[in-house]
Amino acid sequence: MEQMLNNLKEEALKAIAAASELGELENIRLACLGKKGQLTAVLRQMGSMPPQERPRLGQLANAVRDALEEALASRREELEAREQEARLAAERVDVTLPGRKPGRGAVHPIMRLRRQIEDIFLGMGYTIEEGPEIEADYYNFVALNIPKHHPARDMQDTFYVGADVLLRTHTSPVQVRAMEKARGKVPLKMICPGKVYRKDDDATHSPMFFQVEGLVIDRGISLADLKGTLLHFVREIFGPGQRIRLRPSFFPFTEPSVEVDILCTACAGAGCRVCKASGWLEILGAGMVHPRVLEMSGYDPGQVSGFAFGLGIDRVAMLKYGIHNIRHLYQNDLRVLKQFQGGLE
Ligand code: 2NL
Repeated sequence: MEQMLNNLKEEALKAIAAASELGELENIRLACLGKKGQLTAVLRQMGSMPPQERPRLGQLANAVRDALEEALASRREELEAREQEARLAAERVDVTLPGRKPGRGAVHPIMRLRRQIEDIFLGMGYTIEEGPEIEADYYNFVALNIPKHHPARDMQDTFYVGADVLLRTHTSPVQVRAMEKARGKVPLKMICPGKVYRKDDDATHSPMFFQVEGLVIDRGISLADLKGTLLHFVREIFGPGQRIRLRPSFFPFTEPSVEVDILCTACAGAGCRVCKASGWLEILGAGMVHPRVLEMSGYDPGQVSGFAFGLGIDRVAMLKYGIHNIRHLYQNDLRVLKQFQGGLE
C-alpha cells in the first residue's frame, strides 16, 4: 500500500505539471482526490493492513493528499494567470487607430427651401412672423371672412382640439394677429412660414405640410405689385428664365383671387406628362385682400389696400427637385435625403 501511495503521488505530480489548461487540471483532481478517485480506492484497502501499520499509512495518505492539493493549487494559479494573459492579448485595443467619423448630417430640403424663401423676402424688406399652431376658430376662419357654416370651411374643417380650438389649416391667422398688432399702421410687409394641418392625404398632399403666406398692406397696393413680387420670387427660386401666369380663382379672404402657374419645371413649357401637355404648373394662390378682412383687423379699406399669397413649401420643393410623391419628403429615407446633402447652410 505504501508503494501504491508513492506511485499515485509521483504519477499525479507528473500529470499536474503537464496539464496545460484548467479543465484538464480539474479532471486530474477528480481522478486522484475525488470521491471515486484513486486515493479513495487505495484507502479502502486500509482494512486489510496490519493494525500497527495503519497510523503510519494514514499519515502517509494525508501527506500525499496535502502534497497533491498544494501542487494542484499552484498549477491552477499558473494556468489562470496564463489564460488571463492570453485573453488580454487577444482583446488589446490599439489606441493609436483613427476614430470612426460620425455621418455628416444635412439640413432637410424643406427647411433649406424655407430659409431660401425667407432670404428672398427679407431682401424685399419683409418681416418674418410666427404664431401658434393651435388656433382659435376666430383667427383661423372668422377673421378671414369664413364664418361658421360657410361652405369654404368644408375642405379644411378638421383636427379640432376643442370647441372653437383647432390645428391651424393655414398660416393666415399669424397675419391676422400681425394686422391687429399694427393697429392700422402701414406699410405692413410680412411673410409667415410654418406648419399647417389639413384633412388631406395623397401623393401630393400631406396632413401636415409647410406653408408660407405673404401679406403687404399700404396705400395704393395693386395687383401689379403682387405680379411683380411673385415674378421676382419665382425667378429667384427657379432661375431667371422663369415666367408666371395668373388665372382667376376664388378664396373667401381675397377679391379678386388668382391661381399662379409657372412654366413646367419638367419640360420648360413645351408640354409633357407632368404638366398634362399644358406647359404650366400651379405653384400658389393669391389675391387682393378682401375689404372685409382688412376692416375686421383694423384697417380702413377706403384708405389702404393689400395683396396676399399662400404657397406650400412642400409643393415648391416637389416642383424644384422633381419629387413626384410628397411622402418622400417625410419618410426620412437616407437614399432620398442624401441627394440633398450639398447644403449645410
Ligand atoms: C393657397 C392659397 C392663399 C392667402 C392665402 C391671405 C391671408 C390674409 C388675407 C388674405 Cl390675412 N389672404 N392669404 C390669400 C390667397 C391665397 O393661399 O393655395 N395656399 C396653399
